[in-house]
Amino acid sequence: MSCKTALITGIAGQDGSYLSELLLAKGYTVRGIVRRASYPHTERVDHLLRAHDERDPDCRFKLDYADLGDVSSLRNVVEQVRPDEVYNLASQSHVGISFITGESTLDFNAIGPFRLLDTLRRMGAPTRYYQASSSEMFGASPPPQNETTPFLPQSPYGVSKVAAFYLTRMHRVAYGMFAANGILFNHESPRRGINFVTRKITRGIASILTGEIRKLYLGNLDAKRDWGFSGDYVEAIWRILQQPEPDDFVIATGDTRTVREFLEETFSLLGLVWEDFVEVEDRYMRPAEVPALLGDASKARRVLAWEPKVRFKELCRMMLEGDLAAKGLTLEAARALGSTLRPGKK
Ligand code: NAP
Ligand code: F7E
Repeated sequence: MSCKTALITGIAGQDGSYLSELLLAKGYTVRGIVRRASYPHTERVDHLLRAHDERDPDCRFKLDYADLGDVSSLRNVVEQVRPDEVYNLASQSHVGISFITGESTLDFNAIGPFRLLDTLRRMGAPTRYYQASSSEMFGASPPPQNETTPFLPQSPYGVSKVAAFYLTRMHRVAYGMFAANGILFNHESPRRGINFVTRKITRGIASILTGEIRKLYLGNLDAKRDWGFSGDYVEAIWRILQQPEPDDFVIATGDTRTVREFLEETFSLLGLVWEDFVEVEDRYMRPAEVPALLGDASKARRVLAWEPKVRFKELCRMMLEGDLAAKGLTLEAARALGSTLRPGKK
């Protein structure tokens, strides 16, 4: 068992919650930062908060307030926690919305990592730093993409992640810090944010079945994504920080599917034809699209001995079952309900 302390930014996000579970199981003390919200949303880690009493001096799971836009708050937490490892997962992570909130996306996603890296450098402790880099950095570069593929970002989000990638590398080269990038391709789960396309679809199907909505409105159905499972990807994230030397790694499944294929797979699990329930709307089209992502993770397989376990069909089923369960439905009950459905107009 480890007796290390990890600090996770974005701990209440999808990956933060799975990474917390992984590190706690390994014996880590886990501290995480959340930013102030008028209505706190820690649902993804509430089970961990309940299991760890923060009044206990040996408590291994605790949250602190800080914001990637506020260097003094980051400094406070880092100086207090003195982490062995920092996982910087916090970001404005929605590509489409980054076209609307470009300035704050750049601030949190690019200057935010700089604020953290700079704080760690000034402290001079041998902390290991992980940066959540993204396949969106490849943008328009044709597939397959690996660590040598040129970055051609297509959105403020993609640009912000390229900046953070190079800032991480720069701290490694210039100051000898252990600073590493994981270039992760899309990864999903039943904990995925509800406005990413996979979760929007599985949650939408559950709402169609219960009669809350009759149609699902989407954007570009031709985009191709390499979709993996967040629970598998956090294992790779941890392994990246356990290497003898800091380095950058692509993490992906090596399988790419269109949004249309995700629709086909999930609707067909209930015996439904997706075309009866989906409409394309211009408002979900992006000013510039990343047409096709397909990761070549052979370096991660070789060096990290990492392999994804969950594949496309299992991921679709897991996500659909999660959203059905939230409505009190099993897959079998949902199939029976689905057979009574008529395609709607609303
Ligand atoms: P997520 O569910 O959107 O979680 C992001 C977390 O960051 C949220 O808890 C969010 O808090 C927090 N955050 C946002 N702005 C912040 C700020 N200014 N200060 C402090 N916290 C802030 O994202 P994810 O899917 O877990 O992804 C984790 C990281 O990997 C992100 O950096 C993402 O860009 C990157 N990434 C994700 C994927 C993917 O497919 N999931 C692929 C490649 C890279 P709020 O709830 O308060 O907004
Ligand atoms: O879109 C298309 C959309 O928003 C996937 C983030 O985790 O992965 C994620 O970014 C595709 C795009 O994910 C809708 O145009 C169609 O082509 O689920 P998404 P993303 O943009 O790939 C990367 C690796 C990250 O780093 C990001 O943080 O689906 N699409 N119709 C739609 N997308 C959304 N959101 N909503 C739609 O209605």
